[in-house]
Amino acid sequence: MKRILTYGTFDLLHFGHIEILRRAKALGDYLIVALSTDEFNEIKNKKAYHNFETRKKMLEAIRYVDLVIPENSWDQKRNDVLEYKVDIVVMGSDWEKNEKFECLKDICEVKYLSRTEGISTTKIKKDLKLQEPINEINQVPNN
Ligand code: C2G
Repeated sequence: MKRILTYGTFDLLHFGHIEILRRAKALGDYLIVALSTDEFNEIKNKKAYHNFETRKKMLEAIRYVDLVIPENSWDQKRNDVLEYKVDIVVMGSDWEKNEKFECLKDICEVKYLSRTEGISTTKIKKDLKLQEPINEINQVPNN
């Protein structure tokens, strides 16, 4: 049973996210997604449109995803790999050779998959010309 782990914010879920999840799952049997919490997104300087609970539920609805865990900090990865007995950590190529992942190579494989061109959360926001944040609708309550 080959166990795969990937990390991300996965905001405004789009085809690029689906593609990396599909391809990551194809490398093994069980895919764990460590999803950035709202607090960690602040550290990453990312303002997600959907809150953690909503982003988590959207990921859990994807056939390729077997488990969603919270990503609270940059330095939890080593523990995640050991705790969940991960064989391969998979990230998009924008993370290629990043020390945050390269440093895991002594305890698991690390694979970078090419990003899906032409789509990103930032591009969606720009294309929709979202100048002002609008009231969050259909949000899962934080409690
Ligand atoms: N991605 C992709 N193609 C795109 C957009 C994103 O393959 N067109 C991939 C990214 O490379 C990443 C994953 O989808 O592997 C999630 O993207 P983000 O939510 O933007 O992730 P990021 O903010 O880079 O968070 O500790 C690591 C961070 O949590 C990664």
